[in-house]
Amino acid sequence: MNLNGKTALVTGASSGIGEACARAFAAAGARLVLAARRLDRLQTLAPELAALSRQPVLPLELDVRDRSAVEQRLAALPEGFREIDILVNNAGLSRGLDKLPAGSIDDWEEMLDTNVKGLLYVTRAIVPAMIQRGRGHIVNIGSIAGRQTYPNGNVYCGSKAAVRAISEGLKLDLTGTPLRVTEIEPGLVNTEFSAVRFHGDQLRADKVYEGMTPLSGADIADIVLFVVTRPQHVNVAEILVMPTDQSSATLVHRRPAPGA
Ligand code: NDP
Ligand code: 8X3
Repeated sequence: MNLNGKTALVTGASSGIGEACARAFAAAGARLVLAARRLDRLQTLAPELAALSRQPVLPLELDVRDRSAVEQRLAALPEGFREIDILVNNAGLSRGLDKLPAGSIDDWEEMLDTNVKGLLYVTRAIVPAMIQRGRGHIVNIGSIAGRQTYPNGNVYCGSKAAVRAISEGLKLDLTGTPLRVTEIEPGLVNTEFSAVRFHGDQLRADKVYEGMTPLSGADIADIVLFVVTRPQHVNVAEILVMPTDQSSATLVHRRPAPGA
């Protein structure tokens, strides 16, 4: 699976699924724009990926919630990085796991601003030029949470249901163009996601994956690489993928700890 000659922009490339997608794309020979807020991480990753891909890699400090920064930075990409062939809208987060009447409005705003509005800002900034060039693939990282609402997931699930609807809507509106749109909907993936959800409580985060084998970022990156390397006439619209130990958003098989 080869991405030689292609340029990919990955949002949220500083950890987890986004970082894994960047690695997989680099191994396939893509030129990369790595976007996230933690520039230090991107600057550490960039030379490693450039060595792997033998292509230039651009670390781009970007908060997808900042509409004018998204517009300005993506309009001002340097020569050699302007023609984005693959956009992976991955930047996203959950905050809290509370009953809706007790939820934190700050947490809600952060999720909706990042997962929904941020994805829209980046899409709006990149897709028109893809249409003009007559080529492009948009991969949105949704979630099982966008299909199956789970207790206390309320606003996070709503944000991912929006990603699902927006992905469908984008494909409808691109009918007649050669552009492709894919939504990937993972179940439990062991990344920094749960630590972020629980505001840094690592012990609580670790319990999410206790006694079961979760997916890794690399598992999702494999799938993303697969969809973007299908022949041009093949558009994989969506993929729901869970660990074998998970059968729905709320049904997870956990083994007791040895000696317990
Ligand atoms: P991580 O927390 O490991 O990664 C999240 C990434 O998003 C980081 O690189 C972070 O970078 C970036 N990010 C967050 N907010 C912003 C922002 N405002 N602007 C730019 N980048 C931002 O979690 P995952 O890798 O698991 O999450 C990636 C995506 O996968 C998310 O959309 C998540 O909802 C989705 N997902 C995760 C699942 C899981 O179980 N882990 C399952 C299903 C979907 P930085 O902080 O440097 O800005
Ligand atoms: C992340 C997976 O089940 O924690 O989207 O919502 S879940």
